[in-house]
Amino acid sequence: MKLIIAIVQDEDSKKLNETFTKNGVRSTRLASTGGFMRAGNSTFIVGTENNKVDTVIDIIEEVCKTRVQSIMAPPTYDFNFEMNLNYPVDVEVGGATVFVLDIEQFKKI
Ligand code: 2BA
Repeated sequence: MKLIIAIVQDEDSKKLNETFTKNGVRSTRLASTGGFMRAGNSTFIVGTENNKVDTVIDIIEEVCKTRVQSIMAPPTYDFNFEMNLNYPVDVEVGGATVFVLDIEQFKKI
């Protein structure tokens, strides 16, 4: 068995949850926060048989979109030590960050 951890944007999480359910994929959704942007995202945990990993990844790939988001860069100082105020920087986020791990034991007690 494998454990799939998928970090996705909040905008895609409802549809991903529905698509997993429709396709018989069992999942747990956790509210999470990205370390870089410090914005909310969603982390899905999926325990599944080895032969279903590709199907799960295909679903994630189909549902989760790449988006450009603007963040405020920290203030910088130029050569003359004049301060520049915060300015927006575009960052490409997603579709999804996916980890696939081996499961040593799986038990429902
Ligand atoms: P965040 O950490 O908030 O990162 C959001 C986006 O900011 C990233 O999109 C990436 O485009 C950019 N970014 C992140 N760290 C950066 C850095 N040090 N310098 C420049 N740009 C940076 P994604 O790569 O699609 O990541 C989306 C979210 O997935 C991340 O949100 C984080 O929550 C998670 N994630 C990504 N890589 C991870 C990893 N290796 N381990 C754990 N979580 C990860």
